[in-house]
Amino acid sequence: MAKKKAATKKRGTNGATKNDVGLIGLAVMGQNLVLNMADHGFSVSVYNRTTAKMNEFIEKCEAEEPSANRVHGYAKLKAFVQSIAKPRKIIFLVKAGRPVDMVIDELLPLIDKGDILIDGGNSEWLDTIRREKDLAAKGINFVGSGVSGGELGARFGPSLMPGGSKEAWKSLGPIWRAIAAKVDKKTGAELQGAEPGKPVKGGETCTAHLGPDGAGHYVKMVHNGIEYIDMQLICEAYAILRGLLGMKPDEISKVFEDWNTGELSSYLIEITADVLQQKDPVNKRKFFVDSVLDAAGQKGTGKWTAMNALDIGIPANAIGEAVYARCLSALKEQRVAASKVLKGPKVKVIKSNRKKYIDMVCDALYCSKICAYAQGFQLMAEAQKEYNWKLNFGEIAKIWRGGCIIRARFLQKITDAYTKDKKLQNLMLDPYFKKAIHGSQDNWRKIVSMCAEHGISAPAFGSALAYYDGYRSEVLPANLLQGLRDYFGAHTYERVDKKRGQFFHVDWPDPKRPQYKV
Ligand code: NBP
Repeated sequence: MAKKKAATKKRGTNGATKNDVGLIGLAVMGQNLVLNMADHGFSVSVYNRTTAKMNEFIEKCEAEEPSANRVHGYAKLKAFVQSIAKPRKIIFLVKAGRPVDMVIDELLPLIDKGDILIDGGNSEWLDTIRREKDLAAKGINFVGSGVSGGELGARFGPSLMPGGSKEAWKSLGPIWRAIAAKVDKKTGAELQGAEPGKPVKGGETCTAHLGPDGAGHYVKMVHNGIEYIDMQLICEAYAILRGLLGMKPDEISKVFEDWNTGELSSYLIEITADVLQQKDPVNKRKFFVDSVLDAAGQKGTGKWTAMNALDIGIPANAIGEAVYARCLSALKEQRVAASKVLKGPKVKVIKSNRKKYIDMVCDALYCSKICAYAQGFQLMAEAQKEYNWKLNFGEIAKIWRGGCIIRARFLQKITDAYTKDKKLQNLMLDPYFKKAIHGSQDNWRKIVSMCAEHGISAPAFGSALAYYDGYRSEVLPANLLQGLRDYFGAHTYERVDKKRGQFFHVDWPDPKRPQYKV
């Protein structure tokens, strides 16, 4: 089959005999991105390490896909490379890490100077910086591009976050702009309705060149960190509605449906409503969510975000909390044992004024979400200094409005905030978000204190509130902290009555040795 395809003439968009683009890695993301490109009129060469998977994909395409004639499979890497028009654009969607380096090593003897390699996987941005530098020295363009939206996003319009050189973007841009999700220019709402062979037309495209080398993968990583905290906040809201108000999953599903019509409107809120009303496929009398083990998995991008926040000293504590919450959930057996030993208050279910409490949870969720996004954007603002990028935050929020997992109405407000003030220091200081927090914080505080009172674990709600209160505090107890550090370690301190950057030390009269008395 591969040979027959290789002999086909006139494939490229301009009638050339070579294909427009190549893709390596035909797992779920790769297959769907290929079909998306083919639907948009691009002819695509495909290759997979395991040829049988590639053949299976081609057969499936031919049986089911209207754009199958634009998809061409190659069993040999050399034939695959030779089938692509120059400068070659070769996308790979393989497992992040070592496989990406292996693919590059295999391609290097086969490609030419000026060709463009595009890594669409969830690679760590530092790997992307390294790869871009190594390949640039060989005359090869390298683009690290975040691809978000899961398999459906890849198929009908993902949010695409490319880094790399401007020159590479000139070649890749037309493809990326065509296949990315589209949103309504005025409302920012995602344009839906794509089906195989009939992609969405018009609207603003959810991709933009974000900056050199690792900028795209860095932004994708922060997107995933925000995705972690968005999901954790949703889960805490669910836990409160369930525990404190004694609501059943289908009742909570209705609440999420309602929230999805307001400020919280987003893909994750929408699918939460679906998941909560789903019945268990094995035991139809039970709700699906009650049959799912409460031990969360993770692939690492949330952890990278939290680790990088620690590395560069930005308080992204809500994002970190979301990672820890997954870690705590994974200690299932320990938690089961501890639940029989460690005492706490018994949750008293509130029976009256349900609507009032639901609205309070909604406010707590919204305020916490603002803090979480403020942290994510602040992290990117610091990272750009570290890596010499010039990120456009309004643009980033813009390309997250469609296609990706965190797509939300809310993102339009972030775009507006950064369009009004490009130097905005913290999202919470934007007039719209400031007003939102001012209007809802009483309920947020009540929910956090009710969780503490009733013994419901809501770490992200609490951590976001601590961040808000910390950020708005003129004075924090770090003065005492600095005093302690100076006492035991002569770490010095700055003074309130002197310019920043001058350091002082007290010659403590009787410093106690760093040991404690038994
Ligand atoms: P996987 O991450 O499961 O990777 C499977 C693909 O990698 C297969 O095509 C496999 O070939 C290929 N591969 C491996 Br593994 N090692 C290879 C090597 N040394 N040389 C060549 N090919 C190799 O696929 P995925 O879930 O489609 O994800 C692809 C990328 O996109 C990942 O980086 C992922 O993190 C990212 N991503 C995934 C999602 C999602 O929803 N799944 C969303 C966003 C981003 P084989 O068939 O021969 O084993």
